Amino acid sequence: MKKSVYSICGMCTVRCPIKVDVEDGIVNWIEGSPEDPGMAGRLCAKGSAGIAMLYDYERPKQPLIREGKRGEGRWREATWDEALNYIADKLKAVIDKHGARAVTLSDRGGPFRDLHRSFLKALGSPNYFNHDCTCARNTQHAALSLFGGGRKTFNYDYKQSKHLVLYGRNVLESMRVKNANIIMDLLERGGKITYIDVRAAGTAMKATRFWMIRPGTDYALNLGIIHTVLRDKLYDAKFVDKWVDGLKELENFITPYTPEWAARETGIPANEIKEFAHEVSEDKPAVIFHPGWLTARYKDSFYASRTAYILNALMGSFEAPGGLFFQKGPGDAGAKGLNTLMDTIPSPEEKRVDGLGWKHKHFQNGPGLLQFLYPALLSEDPYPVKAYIVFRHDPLLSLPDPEAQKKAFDKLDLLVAIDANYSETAWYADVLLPSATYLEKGSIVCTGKGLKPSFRLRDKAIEPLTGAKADWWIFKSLAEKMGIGKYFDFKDIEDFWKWQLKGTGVSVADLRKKGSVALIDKAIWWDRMKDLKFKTPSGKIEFVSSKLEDNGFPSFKPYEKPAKPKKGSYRLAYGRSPVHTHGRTQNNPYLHEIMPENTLWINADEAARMGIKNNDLVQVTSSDGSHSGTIHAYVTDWIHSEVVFMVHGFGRKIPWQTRGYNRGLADYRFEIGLLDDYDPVGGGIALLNCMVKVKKAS
Ligand SMILES: Nc1nc2c(c(=O)[nH]1)N[C@H]1C(S)=C(S)[C@@H](COP(=O)(O)OP(=O)(O)OC[C@H]3O[C@@H](n4cnc5c(=O)[nH]c(N)nc54)[C@H](O)[C@@H]3O)O[C@H]1N2
Ligand SMILES: Nc1nc2c(c(=O)[nH]1)N[C@H]1C(S)=C(S)[C@@H](COP(=O)(O)OP(=O)(O)OC[C@H]3O[C@@H](n4cnc5c(=O)[nH]c(N)nc54)[C@H](O)[C@@H]3O)O[C@H]1N2
Ligand code: SF4
Ligand SMILES: [Mo]
Repeated sequence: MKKSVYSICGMCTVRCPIKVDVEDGIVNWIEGSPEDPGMAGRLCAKGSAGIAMLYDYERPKQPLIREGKRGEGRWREATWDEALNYIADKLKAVIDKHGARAVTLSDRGGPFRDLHRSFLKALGSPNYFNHDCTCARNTQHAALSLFGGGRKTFNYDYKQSKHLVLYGRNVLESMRVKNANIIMDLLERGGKITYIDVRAAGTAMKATRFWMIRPGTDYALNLGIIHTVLRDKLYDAKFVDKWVDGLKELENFITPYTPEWAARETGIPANEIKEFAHEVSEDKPAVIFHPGWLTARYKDSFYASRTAYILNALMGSFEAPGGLFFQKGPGDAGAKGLNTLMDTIPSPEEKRVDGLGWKHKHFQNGPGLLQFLYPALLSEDPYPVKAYIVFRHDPLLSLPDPEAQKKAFDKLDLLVAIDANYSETAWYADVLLPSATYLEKGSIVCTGKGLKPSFRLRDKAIEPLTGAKADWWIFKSLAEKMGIGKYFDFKDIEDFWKWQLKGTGVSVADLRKKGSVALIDKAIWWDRMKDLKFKTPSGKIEFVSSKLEDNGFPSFKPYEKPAKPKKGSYRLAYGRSPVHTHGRTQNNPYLHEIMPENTLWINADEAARMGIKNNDLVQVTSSDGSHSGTIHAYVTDWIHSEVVFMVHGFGRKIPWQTRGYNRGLADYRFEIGLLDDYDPVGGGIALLNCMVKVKKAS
């Protein structure tokens, strides 16, 4: 029997709409949803390799309970009942002794969080975390300080944009399928891309302008650009008059930061900075300064992202076609939103263990700051945390310094990983619960915000092939064992969907037709001179932020130079490959074949000085000398001399994953001591403050 199922890809966090073809219970084809003009059948390599993940025998099939020491790799298979009872008993013991606040849970963010967050909330713990301290926290806080709303308040109208400015936002490799296509169209219709990176990543090859910037100096570059924009009055005066608070203060602050000064910091010639400022302003307001992520892993990244947003404001690009638009939700379309379980559960009264909301008042509470959990685990200050459930998240791979993390984990009575793979954290856990892959499960209905808000459905294509279970089933079952089953009062995921959709006028059958239902026919644009909704106290874009200043941080921070590496040392930069997702696809049979290991990009002059030729084996050593490994060199003129680069996620250490095992090197293992090195204003971990030594391998 043949069928097609509309669903949502789960090979990365972009969540493209897909159509999955199934014949006699076998998935034999996945394509980008033909119902979505932006996809038109297209998928990326990872999305296509979903089938290879599904049929990979090297993924967890049954719950595992640890037998040996943590991380030793000695496990026994258990039934679900045994594994869930084991977890429930340990959780109860922890809660009896230390209270519910001693239980914590982290995930990888995204729109499918209602059930597991509800589980933690119903237990009575405030200690929910996600991955964002390693991703977009600085950008998030920069947005909050200016607009009163987070970075996802806005999205980008690439379709009509005339000039796209990208700071290490490698859009054509760290890709979203739809956007990559639209951005290629932008170039074809004569639009411009200015790409700024420490190396010529894939996007640089297509860009109309590429600036190879000195690592960690994007903030200086922005100051130089703003200087020209203000001095030559290149900004959108009408928009700024109406919506900006603090232009005068910015003008006073910016005086010393001339393009000539910025040129000395960044290595980008002053005349090019000035030329660029004029060029970009000619296209305003149809311009986008993408605040990015990778300007966001240094100690001043909050201010780098903040000035990128300030440039958008100066260009008047908010709610302008071709600029940044406000993402609209169901309410903006006159529709009712989804029901959420979180709303039915009372909030825990306890303070957060990471100090957010009471000790560190300038950080947003929501997903916490996971790096603060580690010192709390070790010191039991402000209180003990003894159980940690890691759901669809791999902190040992995605936060720095796994060995330091393990020392903190050793204070836990219980570490549970719920994962579709053997993650590095799962391998160190006490119990591994295998999650069904996205092709084998339904997820909760989610809201797609945007110009045309929608509801979207991830539907099951086939039954789980192994003993793995859907996430909703795992949390519902665990909730029942913990005595909080009353909140999880649904039979199965379809039953839950019906409850989520109650009152919205949309049915499960509607969603199944094409995988999504738009809540309005026409794109919603607000009048940019009248109707913008900034949630700041003034209702304006606050260049001068009272929230920052009340917490002792300046609205405009004087520039500080990033450290220069010592001779023979380099800053270690990292990034994505278009064919891998973080560290979780290295063992995928197809993707492994396309890219089995990473290389070390190194500047040609530096390499020549050390006698390193292309493809030679080189030895990379952490700055403290405690970690070292060899990797093939990729020698190129197209990387800055102060930095070396490797694709993130390689050097996997799980012997049961034979393809990915020990192939290439792991960037995060060199990031020793960085667990408590973060941007004090934005909260993001300064992953790029990592120096390594490089020499030719003997
Ligand atoms: N294929 C694929 N796509 C993905 C993902 C994936 O795993 N695989 N992950 C998704 C996720 S979670 C994220 S957050 C995004 C990230 O998306 P991006 O931020 O676009 O991409 P990255 O590949 O992380 O690389 C960032 C670039 O920053 C550069 N860089 C390093 N230091 C500096 C600096 O000081 N200044 C500047 N201007 N550039 C610098 C690096 O050389 C690198 O090329 O990608 C998403 N898309
Ligand atoms: N050194 C260094 N560190 C980094 C980065 C870097 O480039 N370099 N990138 C940073 C960024 S931008 C991010 S976003 C983070 C990403 O942080 P990670 O934690 O690495 O994120 P992912 O790889 O997306 O997913 C985490 C886990 O979810 C599992 N998973 C996938 N599908 C499912 C599912 O359906 N159910 C369940 N239960 N589990 C599933 C995967 O197998 C994986 O183990 O890493 C950050 N850390
Ligand atoms: S970008 Fe690729 S892997 Fe990510 S959701 Fe889309 S198709 Fe899937
Ligand atoms: Mo990310």
